[in-house]
Amino acid sequence: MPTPTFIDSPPVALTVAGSDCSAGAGLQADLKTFSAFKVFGLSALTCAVSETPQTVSRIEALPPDFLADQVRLLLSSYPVAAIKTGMLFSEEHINALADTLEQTHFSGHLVVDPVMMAGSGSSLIKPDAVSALRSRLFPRASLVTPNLHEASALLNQKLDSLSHLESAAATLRDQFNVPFLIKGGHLKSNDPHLTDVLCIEPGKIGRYEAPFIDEVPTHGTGCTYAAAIAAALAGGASLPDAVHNGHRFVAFAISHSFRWTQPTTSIHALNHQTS
Ligand code: PXL
Repeated sequence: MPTPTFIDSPPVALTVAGSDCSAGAGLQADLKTFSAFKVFGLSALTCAVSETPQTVSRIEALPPDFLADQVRLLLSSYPVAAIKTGMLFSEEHINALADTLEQTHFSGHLVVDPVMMAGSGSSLIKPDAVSALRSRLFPRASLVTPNLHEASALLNQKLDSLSHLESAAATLRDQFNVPFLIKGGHLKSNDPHLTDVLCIEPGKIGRYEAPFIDEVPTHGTGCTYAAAIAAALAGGASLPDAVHNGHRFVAFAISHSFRWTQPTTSIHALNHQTS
């Protein structure tokens, strides 16, 4: 009878997110990304979403106290080094998570992706939940990762140039006193590059550039990016290094994406396999 071999235990990260049954975004994208970073991924489910990259057909939320139960059980059983949040859906779910993090004295990294909309345009959060994100989660985040539309909603301001993104990152950082990464993928410009902006310290902006690739899938890029950053942080990287690694991972996943053509549609998926 062979004896089991215990290899070195990997770092552990937890995603608190919704399930995307098409598996390009949400909890499934997070777990695939954690694995690519050799991090053991745990998951606490907020909602099940029946969707593809093209459409959201239905959302079923789990009870907020059941979310709290999953998070409490996992945090008391595993050495969770980083938590990544995605689709949190309602004020009640956000409060349940924030209460649990306080009660369990969670002191690891917290990467908050303030998911508001699916790439297909459907809302993934109740309108009144945004103020709970601001008051309960942002202040204790290691990093908040809005895209252009989410940053614009948070500031109630139109953002349509790189300099707007940079001042938005600085303003949000100062408002919540935590680092903000604003992703520039939705910025319409003639520049052949996409630029993300990171503000960790007042007045200091880091820029992360990648070539713009036309006709690529964007479904799941935000989830994958934040999950990659959380995985790198769980593995011990500094925040600038974690963002650098996350940025490279997403750029690779986009440039090596897949496409299946059906009679009526074409489905895209990111490649999380290698980096
Ligand atoms: O990409 C944002 C996102 C987050 N979480 C879930 C999703 C999506 C997009 O579709 O389905 C569950």
